[in-house]
Amino acid sequence: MSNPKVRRRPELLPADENDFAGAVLEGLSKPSKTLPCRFFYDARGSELFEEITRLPEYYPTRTEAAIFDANAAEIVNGVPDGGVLVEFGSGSSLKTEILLRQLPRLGAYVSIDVSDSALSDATARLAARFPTLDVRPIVGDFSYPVALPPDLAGRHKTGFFPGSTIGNLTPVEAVRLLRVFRSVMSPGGRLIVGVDLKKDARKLVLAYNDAAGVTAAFNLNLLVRINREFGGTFDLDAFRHEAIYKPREGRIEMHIESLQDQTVSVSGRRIRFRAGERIHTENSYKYSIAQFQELARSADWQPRRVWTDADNLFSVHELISR
Ligand code: AVJ
Repeated sequence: MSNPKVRRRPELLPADENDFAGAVLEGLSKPSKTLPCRFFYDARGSELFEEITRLPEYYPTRTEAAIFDANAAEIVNGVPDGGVLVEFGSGSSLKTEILLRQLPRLGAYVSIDVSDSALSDATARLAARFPTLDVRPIVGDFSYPVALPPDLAGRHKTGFFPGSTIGNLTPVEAVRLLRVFRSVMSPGGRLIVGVDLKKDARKLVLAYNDAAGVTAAFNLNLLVRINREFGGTFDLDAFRHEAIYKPREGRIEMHIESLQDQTVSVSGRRIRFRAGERIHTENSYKYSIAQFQELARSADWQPRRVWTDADNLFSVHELISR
């Protein structure tokens, strides 16, 4: 039963199934085949991602949470009483609780996510844990400028974008998104962003190709979705998951590789695959602290404090709107 508090902004939502159908046929008809990573997150995909965050090889989620645990008081001390915390892609809002516990006099928490069900569940949980907190969930796509509730206009705003989701975007797209956030936060906003750091390539590849094969299942789940939703004839055993690190671009690339010459039917369209041919599904860019600060400046944000873990695996950045 969806939560009546959740405000829907259908005009801000990416088209639904048609969007997926269109992206699948368009992506698989390209010379270099692609499938957008935003379609990973159906119910099974979201479950698999939660499982990934608990894997020994996948360090980002627990490392970022530890950085928040260790520095929460400092991170929140820029939030004035009555201020507003705005989270982009809030999902479960689990990490957010670490900050909310330090913000007893927060004016409001605006959670933005495309998933109605994730927002409803999180809103109900937060209402129980923080009975006095004014939670304002908005169903919408944060890559568009989301209009905040008018009664919060003029309040000081702190944006929150954890998880290194910014890594899924190319640097040019990341600058565009940071500009969108700036327009939502201004005047004079502040932004807290989680950014995965560059490191030894072996550690990176293992984080995206774990021994238990959970990330492989997460990636190949895209083919399961296509079979279920568009009558696809993908034989999962004839494809395999792959994660490679491209040092020059500074990114992990995930691909699905065809193990043989084969033809697959999708929505009645025949798609040919050569043995060794790949479908690109996700980029995860990694930055040095200086590189990310440079990127933030080019989006007219002023880098301020940075928090990292002792092993410099992950970073949390504070950006101030000029
Ligand atoms: C949720 C996008 C941050 O890129 O590290 C995890 C998704 N992909 N394992 C990431 C993901 C493969 C994750 N983000």
